[in-house]
Amino acid sequence: MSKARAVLMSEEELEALVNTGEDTDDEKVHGNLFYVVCVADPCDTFRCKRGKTCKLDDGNKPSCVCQVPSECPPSLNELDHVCGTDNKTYDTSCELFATKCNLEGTKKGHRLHLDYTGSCKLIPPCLDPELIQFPLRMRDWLKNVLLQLYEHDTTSPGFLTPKQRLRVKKIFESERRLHAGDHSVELLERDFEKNYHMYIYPVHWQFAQLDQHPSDRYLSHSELAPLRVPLVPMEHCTSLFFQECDSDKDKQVSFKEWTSCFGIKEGTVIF
Ligand SMILES: [Ca+2]
Ligand SMILES: [Ca+2]
Repeated sequence: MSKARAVLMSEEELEALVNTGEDTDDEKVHGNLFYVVCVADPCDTFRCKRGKTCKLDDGNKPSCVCQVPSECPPSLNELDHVCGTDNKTYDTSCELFATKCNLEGTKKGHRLHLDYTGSCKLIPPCLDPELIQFPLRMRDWLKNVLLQLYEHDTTSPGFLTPKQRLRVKKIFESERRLHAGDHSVELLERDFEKNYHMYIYPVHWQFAQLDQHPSDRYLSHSELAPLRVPLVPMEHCTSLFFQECDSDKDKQVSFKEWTSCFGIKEGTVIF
């Protein structure tokens, strides 16, 4: 029953249906007051992208239509709130994507994205020196993410492929020279110069992780979202960094743009 649409009908209604001679294979359960007719709903197995919902047309065929924002399930708590790139707080991401869908074809709709999770807050402007330091800290962070995965992988394998494991092992062994923790900008700068090769793979690896829908060597706004969205409220230079990263302003971050943002020279691609 959970996978089907339950329609409660009174005896008279069911009688009327039967009397019209309509052909029905539906299961009928006889109750005291109601007959319950279970109808397999084609929408149960029909998937729609964010902001859309499945609706049956006159011929009982499922199709995706824009969801009505007010029909989204309400937020359970403040953690469900999201801030849009229009600097407006939406109750849930469902409400944001439904709004975007209803604005389809307009400039406003095209520009509306999920900026970060949580209610909109004042994000201080990113100053030039901060923007310069940002890739430095981000590179270190990407490296640490990969090293943590490596450590998890040694106790319960499956996080990395054998090829990836081998590459990260080398970084892991060299990393021991630079103790984990918060490093000063000067130290990071020196380490980047000295151990440049250790920073290449994490930058390449992160690109490949994000470039999946489709995997075409370009990162769209939504492909960047898993990295950008949780980072924006913590790091106020995130949005500007990724905006600047798209140097030709075609709304996509190419692999070349990505590596140059992180100060990685062009060279062999190692995924
Ligand atoms: Ca892509
Ligand atoms: Ca671009």
